[in-house]
Amino acid sequence: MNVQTKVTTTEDLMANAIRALTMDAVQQANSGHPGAPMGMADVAAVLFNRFVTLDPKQDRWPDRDRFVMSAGHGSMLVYAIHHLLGYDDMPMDQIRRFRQLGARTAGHPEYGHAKGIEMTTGPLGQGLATAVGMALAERMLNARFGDALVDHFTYVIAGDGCLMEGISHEAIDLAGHLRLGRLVLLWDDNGITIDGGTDLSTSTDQRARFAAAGWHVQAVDGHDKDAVAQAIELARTDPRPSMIACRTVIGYGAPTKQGSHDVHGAPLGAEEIAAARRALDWPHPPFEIPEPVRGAWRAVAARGAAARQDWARRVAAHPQAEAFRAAQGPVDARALEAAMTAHKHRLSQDAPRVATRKASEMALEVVNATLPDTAGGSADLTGSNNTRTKGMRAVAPGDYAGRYIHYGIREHAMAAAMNGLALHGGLRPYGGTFLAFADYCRPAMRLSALMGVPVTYVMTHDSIGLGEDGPTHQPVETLASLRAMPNLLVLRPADAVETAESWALALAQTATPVVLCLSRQALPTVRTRHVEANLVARGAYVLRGAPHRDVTLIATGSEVELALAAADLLAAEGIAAAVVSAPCFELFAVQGAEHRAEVLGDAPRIGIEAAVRQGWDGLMLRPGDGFVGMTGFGASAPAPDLYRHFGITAEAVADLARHLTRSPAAAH
Ligand SMILES: Cc1ncc(C[n+]2csc(CCOP(=O)(O)OP(=O)(O)O)c2C)c(N)n1
Ligand SMILES: [Mg+2]
Repeated sequence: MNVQTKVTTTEDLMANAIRALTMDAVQQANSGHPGAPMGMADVAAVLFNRFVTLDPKQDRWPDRDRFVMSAGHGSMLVYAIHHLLGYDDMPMDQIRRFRQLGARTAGHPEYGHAKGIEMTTGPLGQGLATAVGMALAERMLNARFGDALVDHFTYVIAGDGCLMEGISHEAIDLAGHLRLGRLVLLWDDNGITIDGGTDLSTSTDQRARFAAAGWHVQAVDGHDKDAVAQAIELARTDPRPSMIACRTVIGYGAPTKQGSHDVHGAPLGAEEIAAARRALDWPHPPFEIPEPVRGAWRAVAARGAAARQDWARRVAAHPQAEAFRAAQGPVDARALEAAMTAHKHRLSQDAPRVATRKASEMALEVVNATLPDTAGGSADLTGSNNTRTKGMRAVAPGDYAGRYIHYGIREHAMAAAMNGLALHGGLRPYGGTFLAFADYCRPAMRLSALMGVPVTYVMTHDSIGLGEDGPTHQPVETLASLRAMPNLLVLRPADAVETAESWALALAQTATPVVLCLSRQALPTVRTRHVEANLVARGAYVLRGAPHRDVTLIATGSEVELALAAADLLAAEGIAAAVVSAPCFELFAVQGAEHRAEVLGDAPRIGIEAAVRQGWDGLMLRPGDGFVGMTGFGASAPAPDLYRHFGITAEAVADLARHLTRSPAAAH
């Protein structure tokens, strides 16, 4: 393909600045992806020059437009724009050090590494789905605070890969249904992915697909700036979410490589870059931006700064200013703690026998009455996850005043959208599904953890204890797999009190997501003596002590009841068993050695959990210690039959305890 690019306007120069920085940074790093940034440079120049409102000096300004580069491999587009806009943490040195250790310019955009990066992208499709959550948050906050305080757009650049990923279906469907008209998706329709042409692997009519989901759809030449501008203008006014198919040439400007998959993810090479400089009429040396071009980009920042100042004046005079500001910060921990302590006190007295999913609903009644900013939801399991408390209004198409979201049977998009709600700010999202379907959420949960976004995952039906629905629904390896994820708290409370503590802990997080693993089956209250302290926060604690321990039984969730029963059996024979409740391995692991030693003791130990043993060794158990749990998939039957069938019983625990306390091997 031979494209001699025409450079006639300042906007053309603004686009070519993105291309030049991209070529040079990728070349210098000797790795990276020049294709997408060079192909979308014109669209991005138009988008920022004429539409995006943000202020690099106040990067967290709540009413800024959100921009998400869902095609995260095109990270140089983001870094180039941030450099040109004048973000103070994105000097040219950062561009020169693209992809190097310690640089903010990581291979893919990383949330928290540099100002203005709204989220971590790279796993294709996540950006698009997370942006749906951001756009939803914008409408929900707009419904509460009005146009004067909340009135912005969410723009997404997505590639062929993002649209091929399954999550795109869920996200597009949800956004179309909810009529998120402030969402504008710019599809880098370049017909190329890594392996070659998109015709290798897809025949989907994307425009028809979006239209079928209720989107406003347009198609433009992505190198015709006025056409792009006109399309964005229309997209902004249409009440539906908008998709603009921007027909582009990948690597636009690289004379011999553009239009080919060769330009997707490899440096262009010195010769091609020199030729591209000629083709683009960009005579400037590497990493040099002429002042007029820089000035044009700075004007975008100045426009944004002025808009922010207008906004600040509106806030100052606004009757809801205080509530708006409060919503932007962490939750009111003191109010929550007071309400939760009272709730815990009642529970210890009443000692209800309820499933922890029910206990979670009881705690949520307190949470939602205390904190105005929670946004609940479920992936079509509201009545099972018990996520909707009394009087909680649902969000509906065109009506965003509610605080409950029917995510539909879209676990992956729910998790991503919750990331978006949390990242947007102003809302504390939680959402439910069955624990076995955590795997349907997992890529987005991984981003919650990696970004440090405090989302609460309410995952019920947490073991074979769910019974008759059988092994498809019974998690056995899920706890272990979630515990393996860094910066994720996996909480498996034993009763209503621990569930209340788990909620308090979850909502106190500012940079860590939480998974609540909750039972379907009823469980007794094991914490009948009220203590103010949040014991779940210690990770594990001695629930029932023994003066001289012969054995320590360590259990989580529903199996704590079993451990207590086993301790009773053993006590009758004169074997002293301490019982440890261990609702959170991650928190236990970071306690001081003293607490851990005190909790675990020196006696032989038995771990009890209706799941696989993986993850118990090292932290909880030593070689020679015992475990009562699952070794394979479950089965379909009433829960009590399953516990007997799989040998997870008080008798089995007691047998193992007898064996360990008598066996000479138990020389701990
Ligand atoms: C979930 C996921 N799968 C695979 C990849 C690896 N990958 C990165 S870019 C890419 C191709 C994307 O094609 P497209 O979105 O069309 O980008 P373009 O080549 O046009 O820049 C793939 C497969 C990824 N980043 N994320
Ligand atoms: Mg492509």
